[in-house]
Amino acid sequence: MTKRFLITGSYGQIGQALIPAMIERIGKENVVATGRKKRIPLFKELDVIYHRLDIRDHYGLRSLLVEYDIDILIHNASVLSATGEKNPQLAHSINFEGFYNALEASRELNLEQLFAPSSIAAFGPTTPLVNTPNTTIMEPTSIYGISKVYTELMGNYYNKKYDLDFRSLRYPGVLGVEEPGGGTTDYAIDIFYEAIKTKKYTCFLGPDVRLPMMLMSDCLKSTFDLIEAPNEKLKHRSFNVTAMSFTPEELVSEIKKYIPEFEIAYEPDFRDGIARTWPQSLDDSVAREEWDWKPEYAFEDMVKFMLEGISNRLGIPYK
Ligand code: AKB
Repeated sequence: MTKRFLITGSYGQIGQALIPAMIERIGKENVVATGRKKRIPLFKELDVIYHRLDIRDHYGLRSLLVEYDIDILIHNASVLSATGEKNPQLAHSINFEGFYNALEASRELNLEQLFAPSSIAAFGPTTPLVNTPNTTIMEPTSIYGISKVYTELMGNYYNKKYDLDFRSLRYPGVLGVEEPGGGTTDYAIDIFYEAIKTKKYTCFLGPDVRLPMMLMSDCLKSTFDLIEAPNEKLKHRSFNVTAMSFTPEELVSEIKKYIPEFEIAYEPDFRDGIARTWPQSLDDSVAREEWDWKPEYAFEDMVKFMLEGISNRLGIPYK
């Protein structure tokens, strides 16, 4: 039987790709998109059920879950790393209170599953930053990272205490044509837009900052694969997932293979400081073992895919 899903934060970077992919998989009658803003044009086009919902509104969330007889809640609403550092109070309220509401509503209504993403931001400067294991030191220094550790620990607690089927992925930087907002890994998308539009980009990270990344299609694949994995196979609740790691400098030299005149300048800001506390690469063997995780796109193919996708979206050829 097809499950019914409610998604919070659905107009965000991932939501904009997730909602159409879910409609294709399970039909629009089984997808309820929610967000704090008015319905965006994409959701109008998709004719998907959409409700305005502030995730801090416990009653509002609970009512929608009951009204649509939801089986699985995908809780994507979150203030990301860069916005969080500009407004830690907002990040605290959305990320902590919001996640607590999602947890409590899932417990009270006995939902079949709660999926809530974590992030590489859950790690910090005391973590082994190369090939970071699934289980290791987690002492993040950003408010966003701290909220993701809270998400993981509380999800685990509700799993043990109330048997709530909580699942989480530590997303690396996610790369797609959808424009991101408020993250530290956003440079790796902005750079493609600027390379195609103006052939110039000023990077807010230094040239040597290596971060784990994946293409949006792999992000969605990992999300669906984990949500659909048999519960009895899972020994963990939160999983590292990755597809590649690269630095801005390496990305520039790959883009230059297609756009040789592309020029880069570096003006590292506070986001460089955040990124340097995050893993450079992840060990995702636990996800591979427990639910057969395997990414499809590696670095060179990702660059080609991004150039083609963004050039189509902008209507500007890149060659
Ligand atoms: C961010 O940069 O804040 C996010 C993330 C890595 O979770 N993309």
